[in-house]
Amino acid sequence: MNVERYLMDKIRKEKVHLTLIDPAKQEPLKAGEIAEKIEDSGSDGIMIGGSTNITNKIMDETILKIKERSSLPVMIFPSGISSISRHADAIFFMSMLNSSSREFLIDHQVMASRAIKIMNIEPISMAYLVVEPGMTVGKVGKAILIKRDDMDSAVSYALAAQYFGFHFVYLEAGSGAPEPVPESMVKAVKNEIGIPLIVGGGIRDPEKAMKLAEAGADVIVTGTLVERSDNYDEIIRKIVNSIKNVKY
Ligand code: 1GP
Repeated sequence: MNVERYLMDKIRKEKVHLTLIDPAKQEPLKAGEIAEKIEDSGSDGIMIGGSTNITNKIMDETILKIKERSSLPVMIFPSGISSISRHADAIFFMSMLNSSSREFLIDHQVMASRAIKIMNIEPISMAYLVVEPGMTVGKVGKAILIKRDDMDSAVSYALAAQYFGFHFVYLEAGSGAPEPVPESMVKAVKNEIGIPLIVGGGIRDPEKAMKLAEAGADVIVTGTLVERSDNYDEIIRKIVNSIKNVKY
């Protein structure tokens, strides 16, 4: 499967929902169960990754269990070279454009590129922008956080990403953020760019997801809620339904 084509075909028709599974947060068996349930709830794909305690072994084992229970594409959401697994369908080949450290801008990517080629994992180019509060990923990635009211910076970074040739822009508030990226920022960025916009961090209910989709998010990512709620499959079903009804 060509995952980027799968995503683009969907994005042309409707809003897309991706579920982030952090392999460090549960046993592989449980991750498999989550994958099956969220597929049933209508989620369109699985991102796998986390900011801390990620090893190649835990990635491999988790992806294999996910693959046993779900046919959704599995995309690595990497934090470094230890996130790489030959069992994934694709990897978001991303640069945190507002990192103050070249490590997250280019060094990890240089270290990983040949392994990705040898393992035949599809790279999907993505610019990653971390907005306040940024949470763990903001700290680990040494981000110069985009302020929540700084539309100018958000738009300028996103346009720079497009001009560099990145295929996707991700506006990230940080996993577990109390509030997602402001709708006004999503709108401002979407108005100026011509590449798909992914929004994640702090999205936990259908109303918020719908508002962000209406503001212009092409892809909505939710992660933490599968860890925090027993009825996550119902919540994800509602989120998926709320964004799929949003028309362009
Ligand atoms: C992580 O933005 C995603 O990149 C998910 O965030 O865990 O808050 O849903 P949550």
